[in-house]
Amino acid sequence: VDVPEHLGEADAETWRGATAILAANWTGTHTVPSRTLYPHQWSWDAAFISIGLAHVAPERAWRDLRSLFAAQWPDGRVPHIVFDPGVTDRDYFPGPTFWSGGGPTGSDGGGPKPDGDLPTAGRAAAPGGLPIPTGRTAKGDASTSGNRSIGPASSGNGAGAARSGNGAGAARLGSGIVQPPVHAVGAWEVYRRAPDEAATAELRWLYPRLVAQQEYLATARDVGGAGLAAIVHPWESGLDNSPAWDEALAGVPVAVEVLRRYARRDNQVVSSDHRPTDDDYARYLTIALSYRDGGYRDADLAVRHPFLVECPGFNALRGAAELALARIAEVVGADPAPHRERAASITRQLLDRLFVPATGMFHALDVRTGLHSPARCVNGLLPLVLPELPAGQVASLVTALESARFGVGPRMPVPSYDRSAVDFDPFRYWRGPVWFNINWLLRAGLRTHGRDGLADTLRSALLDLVRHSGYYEYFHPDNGAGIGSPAFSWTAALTLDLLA
Ligand code: 2M8
Repeated sequence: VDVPEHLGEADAETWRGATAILAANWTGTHTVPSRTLYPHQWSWDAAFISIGLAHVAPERAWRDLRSLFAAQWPDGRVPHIVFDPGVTDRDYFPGPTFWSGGGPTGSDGGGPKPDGDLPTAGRAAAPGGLPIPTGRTAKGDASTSGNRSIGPASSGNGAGAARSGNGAGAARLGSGIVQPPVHAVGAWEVYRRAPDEAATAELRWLYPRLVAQQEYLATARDVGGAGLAAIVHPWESGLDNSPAWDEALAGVPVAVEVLRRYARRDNQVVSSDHRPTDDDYARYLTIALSYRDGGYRDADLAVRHPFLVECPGFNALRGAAELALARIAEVVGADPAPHRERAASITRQLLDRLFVPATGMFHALDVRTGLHSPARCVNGLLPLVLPELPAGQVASLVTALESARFGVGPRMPVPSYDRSAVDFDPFRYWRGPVWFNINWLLRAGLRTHGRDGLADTLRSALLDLVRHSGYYEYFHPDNGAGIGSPAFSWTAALTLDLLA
């Protein structure tokens, strides 16, 4: 392992530890978030992972992004999970059988049960309802495959997204929902570390695909009609059980029987106190089934889909992606101007629609009711990544970051939820614990706005966490103890970036 010369022995050890985790979680074509809990490829994880791999194995960073985008749909959406055909449905739920339309939505009762004879992802692919990705497929050209594909064939968005193969072997199936689009930021970070010819070729391959991803979000997902993308599932935010979704979720009917028909797996792997509740999980499945059984179409979502929310974090990251695309466009000879304009317009819409002066933060907006979530959650601070955020809003987000609610201190990074809220829960996933990726983004935002002192404090606090506790998935917001997966890829990857 090449360790940067400026690192002392303790930091060198941290560097080697992080590098070893990324190596252990590499499958040969992509990196898994964690071997124990998440055995497939996840969308925004891949972006954060690429930012770390840029320092130790740029070829793996590009390969990871290629693997993900090989599963992009013709309508531009990038699946939030791209399934590994070698992993069974038993190892992660909901897996490919669920997303491709298998399982007991009707009377067939053939879905994943804990002790059934489960199909592998590869076998599930044949009768599945998911479209063949735009990259190379097992059978060849996607457009001639016999799969019952939903929607995308007709949408054939321009951007030339991917008729060609990517050299990554047969394309894998993905889920039908998305995650925050951090990939242009990731690609730019990888490129700028080593801007050679090979990296330029990678950007050329990725650029039209990244554009198609952004176009999908800007059009099909503009359910509210104002230019912000709506998420159709809490999983799309990446902040699964954040209190930001509580009100919108309360309006979703819970089909309790859904949990009797489908068995959770996540809470068998880590303590159920550290994961979403069964009630939440039943609603997650209900919402996913609604979208799936609607053929993953986005037309008329407003009148038929039970969960539609504009998330400030998701949309801020769309804006950041446009700015990264502007830089990438300059390298590949495309016009950067439309990307800058889109970023400016997203910033304006965030201010208009999601900023709540009374709290001085951004809040999620339920498109179905027109109401803001009252919860002060960390996604409400993420618009800090936008360079054009006006000074007044920057100041009020920084005030929130320094307040007792989010309290960046020398010893602790930013928690996922307001510490003073009565339902702040230091263990339960996105309802209190500290997450590395979010803090990495907040630090980047602070630097963007010249708040270097606070950015440095945050960096030190993050590094202290991994030094003391290891490369965990998330951390207890008071004592820093590691929670969830102990060898988590984005924690390791972003540690490398902080140390480099
Ligand atoms: C978590 O989400 C998945 C569903 O996508 C899960 O709970 O099973 C979230 O923390 C998400 O942000 C992350 O991308 C994923 C994999 O690390 O795990």
